[in-house]
Amino acid sequence: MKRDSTNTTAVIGDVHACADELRELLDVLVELRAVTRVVLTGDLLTKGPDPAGTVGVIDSFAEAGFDVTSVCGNQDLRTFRSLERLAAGTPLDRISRSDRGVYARLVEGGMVETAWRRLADTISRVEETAGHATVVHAGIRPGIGLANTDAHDKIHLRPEAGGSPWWTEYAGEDGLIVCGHKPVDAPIRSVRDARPVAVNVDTGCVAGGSLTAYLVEDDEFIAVESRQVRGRATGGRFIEPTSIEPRPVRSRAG
Ligand SMILES: [Mn+2]
Repeated sequence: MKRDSTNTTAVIGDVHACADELRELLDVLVELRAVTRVVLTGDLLTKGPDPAGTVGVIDSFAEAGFDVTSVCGNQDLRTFRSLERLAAGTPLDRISRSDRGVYARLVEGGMVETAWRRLADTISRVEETAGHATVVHAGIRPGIGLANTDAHDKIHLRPEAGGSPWWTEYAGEDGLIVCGHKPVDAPIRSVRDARPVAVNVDTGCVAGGSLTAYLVEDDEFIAVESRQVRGRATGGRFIEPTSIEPRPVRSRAG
């Protein structure tokens, strides 16, 4: 099928240092859909096996002419601050165990400077446009909308105890919003009046799920299997999201 040349934007869920899966997914996106613009949902370098490789993959795709950026995840913010503190002379044992591990692997891979630049760019982007969608790491507060949700919430938001995720209450007033941050078994696609209004594309790659891309213009999902669990086959495949209809419970103030 001939594809419109504008159908080229993908949003990829939380990478968490799964460099091999990111490389494979980017290759698949280029091959299957000629993607040229990629927005990552953030949380790039923590938890997973290969933070140095991850910044390397992102930079090599950027250098090859792809428009690759990431919005700021809560863990990107923390890791960047740790790198800043280390550069300012803070001893390693004063840094969180998680960021010590990231730092050690970056040093080993000779990627500290590259990671610093990538994270500096990432933390400057609380939200990012991807085609007709807006990408944030964690979500928005549906009751007050995108513009009034503060940056801290866009980066850190979690449901209150016993509460529902933000997308169950969002009716699409601010257009299509795509997030990561909360791992789900299958991507969430929330539909209102027959059009998608919210997507969560974080399918928990680092925990053995998959790394998923949402093709914004095509409204499709492509995933590669995690290599964090042995025995999984690799290779990109189209997958079906969990489709829901939001039930807004709060009306907008003013
Ligand atoms: Mn997160």
